[in-house]
Amino acid sequence: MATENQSYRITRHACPRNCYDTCSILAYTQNGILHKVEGDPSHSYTNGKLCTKGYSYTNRVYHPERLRTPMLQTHRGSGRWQEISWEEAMKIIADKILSLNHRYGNNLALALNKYSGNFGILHNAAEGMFNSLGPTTQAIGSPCWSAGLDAHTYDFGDYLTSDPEEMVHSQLIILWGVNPAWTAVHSMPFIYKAKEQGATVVVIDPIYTTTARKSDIYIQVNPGSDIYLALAIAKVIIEQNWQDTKFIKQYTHGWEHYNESLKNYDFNDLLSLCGQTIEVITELAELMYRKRPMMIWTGFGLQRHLQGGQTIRAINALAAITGNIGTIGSGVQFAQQQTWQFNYNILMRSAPHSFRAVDINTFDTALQELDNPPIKLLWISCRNLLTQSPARKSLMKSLKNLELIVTVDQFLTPTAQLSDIVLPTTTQFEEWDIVASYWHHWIAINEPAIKPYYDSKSELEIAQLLSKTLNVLQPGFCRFPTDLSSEDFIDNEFNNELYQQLDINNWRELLDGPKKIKLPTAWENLSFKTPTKKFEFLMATLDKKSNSPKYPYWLLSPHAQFAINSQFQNNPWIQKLKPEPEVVINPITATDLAIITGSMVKVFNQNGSIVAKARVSNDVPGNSIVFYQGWTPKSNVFVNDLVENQPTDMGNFVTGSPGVAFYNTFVNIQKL
Ligand SMILES: Nc1nc2c(c(=O)[nH]1)N[C@H]1C(S)=C(S)[C@@H](COP(=O)(O)OP(=O)(O)OC[C@H]3O[C@@H](n4cnc5c(=O)[nH]c(N)nc54)[C@H](O)[C@@H]3O)O[C@H]1N2
Ligand SMILES: Nc1nc2c(c(=O)[nH]1)N[C@H]1C(S)=C(S)[C@@H](COP(=O)(O)OP(=O)(O)OC[C@H]3O[C@@H](n4cnc5c(=O)[nH]c(N)nc54)[C@H](O)[C@@H]3O)O[C@H]1N2
Ligand code: SF4
Ligand SMILES: [Mo]
Repeated sequence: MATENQSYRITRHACPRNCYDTCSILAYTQNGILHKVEGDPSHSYTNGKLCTKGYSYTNRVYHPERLRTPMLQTHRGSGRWQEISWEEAMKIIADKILSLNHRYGNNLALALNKYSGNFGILHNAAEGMFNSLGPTTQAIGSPCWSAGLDAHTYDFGDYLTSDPEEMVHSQLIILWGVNPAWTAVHSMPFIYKAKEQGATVVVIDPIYTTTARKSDIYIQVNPGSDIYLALAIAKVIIEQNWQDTKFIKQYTHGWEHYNESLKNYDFNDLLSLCGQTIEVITELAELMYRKRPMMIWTGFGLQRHLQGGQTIRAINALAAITGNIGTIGSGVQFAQQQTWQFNYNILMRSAPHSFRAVDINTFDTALQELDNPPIKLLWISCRNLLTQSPARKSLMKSLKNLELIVTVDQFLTPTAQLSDIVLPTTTQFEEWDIVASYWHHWIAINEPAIKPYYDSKSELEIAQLLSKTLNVLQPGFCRFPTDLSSEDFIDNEFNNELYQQLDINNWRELLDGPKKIKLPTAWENLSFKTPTKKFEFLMATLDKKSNSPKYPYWLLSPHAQFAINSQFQNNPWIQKLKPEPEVVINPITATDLAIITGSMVKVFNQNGSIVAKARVSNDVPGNSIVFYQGWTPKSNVFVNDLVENQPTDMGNFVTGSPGVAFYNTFVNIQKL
């Protein structure tokens, strides 16, 4: 509940960004102005601290460029914006929706593209409003985690995480293609604690990351080759008879086949593919044998490759053959949605997929190819389509076919700049919401600390307003409830099981502090949800063909330190920390091309080119070029101009479409 502290009013919040940490935040307001935010000390994962981005929230809320009122652009892309009222905006949008409905006889010409700007439960109002119109077109799938979710589902029957705080009990922690020192900062203290208690920390990454700097052993793997590394380790474990035979016999399925198929791989081939020596592989295998329990955290970065799913399965197998599953401090951690046990009534779904589903990652093609009817109106929310999507150029082109683009955001992003109407929306300090994490097991609340900024409205209010406007023009057109408050909507999201697991009777108790869902260590009972009820080994034979790229360097574009995807880099405090985008290259590449730190360079491939300043660093391997993804305002440098949409091997099963092999991108570089 809001409390008084000296002269401040203190309210509770949850950071709703697409971030592992989903921190619990305390906000301090005075006379209706947000003065300060801090991490909630009662949340054992947040532990009273925020990240740099989190501390910059006060500046984000009052950012001078924050959208204040709805705006209409006279000619798309012209930059000639005119402020309009909500009534005018809604009238334009509703008129277009109705005229498209009359033209085509249905609402399939309306498309929703929404993703991860805000993961709060009430932010599903956009989907709810669309579903309330009957069948429409909606983007499904995910650029984050699809391949890994499928890999876990095939192996275990579901994707679960142990409470990340349990990492303190590990004796061996392998951080495999994950960079928590940047992307999940609040996990690091548990890793440090485990180290104090004798754990060995191994980081496997092509880049010598900040996380790698904190490790005991760093393995610089070739990009996209982790599957070979995992197979090589398995070969040594089995050759040395270090496997946990009892575990394999009792709890796994497909061992013989797996063991047999390992024999198809020549050990030396595997070594050269992943760029490691026999000593390194043996050391890792021996560590896995001797240091128990072992916890492997496979990151999202790891599976943004063509064989991303199979790679995760090959790594999961290492946990299975060493019997490192189900006990505290062991397991393979990826992500979970066990804590997302809401009713999802807000989605207003009459049946699953009661809409025309298009893959969020091939949205450009959908815009070009869908017919009967084609997409004519695009509603974008929580999504910076034009900085974050692969095949960016093709997407820009496809937008031309649209008659109306509406973007709901807080800022005039590159996506908003190519829209006809922008609608300003509230932040987590101006609205009610409930937020769960895909990593830890806490649930937290957002309550209004301050009034909505100028004319901005919450996602829910916008959905309700559009629904009302449509129904005035054509009664009964939209069944999205317009008479319920945000609090009513939250009421409708909770159920008895969720209350029981949170040990509360009413969601309002979250106003007294966040709550952790009590969940056992992942797979504690060793009864898996696969058809055989056992851990199922990867059965498929690998496609051993390596792709022969036309350009000499891998382009890795992982997640930046001071950003969440395209968010935060426009914040004045963050801009000071990272004023411009940069291309990071290895000293040998630099010397060969006479590039020094600060040189302007062009990075290019068959898809396009970008120009930015170079930074020379030993952290990057000689075969790769690194450009941290995101959006640096005013720079006009978009790494996704170089990235095409190549699907990962898995992803369909859980999210409905494959992931994106963002990092299977090859480029060349030249000094300008
Ligand atoms: N090259 C390359 N590209 C990548 C990746 C990569 O590794 N490399 N990673 C991919 C991954 S994993 C992801 S998740 C995607 C992320 O891509 P997006 O889902 O587009 O994520 P964000 O950039 O975090 O946020 C999108 C927008 O949401 C807005 N927003 C914030 N809060 C709200 C709100 O409450 N309401 C509304 N309506 N809008 C809000 C923000 O201002 C921002 O403009 O990018 C992908 N793109
Ligand atoms: N600061 C910050 N935090 C974030 C985000 C952000 O943008 N910034 N984004 C959030 C979102 S949407 C997501 S999806 C997560 C992503 O967070 P992570 O799961 O940490 O994923 P990435 O940062 O994409 O990649 C992690 C590491 O994988 C490495 N990698 C790339 N290719 C390979 C490979 O072939 N093998 C191996 N072993 N490693 C490889 C990269 O070099 C990188 O260091 O973070 C979330 N948290
Ligand atoms: S961005 Fe991530 S680490 Fe930072 S405050 Fe938000 S949830 Fe916490
Ligand atoms: Mo993501």
